[in-house]
Amino acid sequence: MTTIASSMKTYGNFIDGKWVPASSGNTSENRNPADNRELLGIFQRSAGPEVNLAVEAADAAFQKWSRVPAPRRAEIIIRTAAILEERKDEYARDMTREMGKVLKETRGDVQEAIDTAYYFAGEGRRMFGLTTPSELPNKFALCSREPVGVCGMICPWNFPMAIPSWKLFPALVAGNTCVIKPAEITPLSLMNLVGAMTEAGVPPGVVNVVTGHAHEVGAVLTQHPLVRAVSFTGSTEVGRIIGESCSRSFKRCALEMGGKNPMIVLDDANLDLALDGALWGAFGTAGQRCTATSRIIVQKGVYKRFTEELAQRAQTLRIGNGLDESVDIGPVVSKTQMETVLHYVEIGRREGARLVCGGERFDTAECGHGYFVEPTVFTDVDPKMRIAQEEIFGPVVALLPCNSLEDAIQIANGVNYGLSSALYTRDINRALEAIAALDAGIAYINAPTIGAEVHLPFGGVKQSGNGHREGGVGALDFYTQWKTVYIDYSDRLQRAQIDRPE
Ligand code: UN1
Repeated sequence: MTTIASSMKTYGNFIDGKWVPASSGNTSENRNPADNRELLGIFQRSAGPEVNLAVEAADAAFQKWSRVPAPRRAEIIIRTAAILEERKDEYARDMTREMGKVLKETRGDVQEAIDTAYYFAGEGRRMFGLTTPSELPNKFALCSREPVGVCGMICPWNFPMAIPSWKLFPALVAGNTCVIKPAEITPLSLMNLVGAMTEAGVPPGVVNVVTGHAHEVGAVLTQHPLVRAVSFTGSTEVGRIIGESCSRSFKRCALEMGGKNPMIVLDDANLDLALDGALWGAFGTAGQRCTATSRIIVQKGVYKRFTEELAQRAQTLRIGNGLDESVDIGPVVSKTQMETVLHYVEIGRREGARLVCGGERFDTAECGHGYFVEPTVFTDVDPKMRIAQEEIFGPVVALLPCNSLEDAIQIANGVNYGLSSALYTRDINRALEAIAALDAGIAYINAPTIGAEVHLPFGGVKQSGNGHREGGVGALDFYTQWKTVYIDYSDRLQRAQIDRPE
């Protein structure tokens, strides 16, 4: 697949295997958040007409793709994984330039797509249904998984290859076709992924990419009558709109939304380990993960020491362009994101939390053209403050003191979100107690709130999700529907519930 339509840097939509411009002629620039003078490419700012074309292409391709045996579909996915492995470094560099996170993390992002590809390719030879006895003699009962149809996918910018892969690979191995929209600020990484899939043999129309803005592309996609399922990752605010829109036409809809993830540190914890975890959980990806550690609830006996050491270590993190291997924190993804984060710092200050480090834009000569924010630690945060309740999605962490595990759990659960959670302790009894008590889809013991592996269910409770899971078999549940089959070989009418043979 030639990834570029006309000039070196203009990308079309990818529809039915062809490059298609937006009929409006509108485009958007993709710029490097570490240095906004660098232009990575021009992408289409599409709208209804392109979404319709893409959905029609996916609908037409479904007839054939859904009938390709699953193990054959899986072979294409395995070839995709091999291509991604070969190009891991190149795609990681593109991703760092596109969204800012440091190279070791963008390599991890590509690796996550590779892991997802291998995992779901394995499903090509599993995709287990079930058989069960019938209540009647000479009758056989089973159910098998069937594809759902055309799936619409709306992706975020923080994991611009991994998260699309969580959606595309399970959908494809199950026989669905897709229309996928990247975040408007990170389309290149998705183009790289879909380019690899096309080279690996995914037929035209099976995966279609439409770039553009959420309200112009996403809205049409979720309302289109031929789209049977929608998978969305993004904010709770947008998730609510999508959920409402899908329910009107009875589309199945998976929402993976925000978080305000707590890490609890008890007095008996290995403090060094907890500090390492806090730095990685709060400041990895410059805090832009839905699973980022954004509240640290520390028991009183170690609170002071933990606070001092965290602030001190946070200040030693190197901020800069993620392409430099010695850098720990890259820029946040955009100017708007930087402004939001700095606005929350201001809110925290006004609410009376104590700022112990960071809190400013980092704009040295080298970083002045990018959107860098210093790693920021607030202490003495009250659980009711906005910085302890609302998702910030930046390198800002709130420290809250607590008296006991019970107290900590109450604080941890006292938010609208419930995605990830973590506890540091050496006491197995208290760890198990916390696992059961934490209102979250994911719980880590002696590890930070980030680090999900692709073969386990990923998703949250409360306003973090609507009950579906990505990763593991949960994803297959979303992208398949059951066909229940009864085979009666008795040669007579047998009535369930009525005929009750001995
Ligand atoms: C996210 O938090 O936005 O668990 C996704 C992790 C990654 C995925 C995170 N594997 O850290």
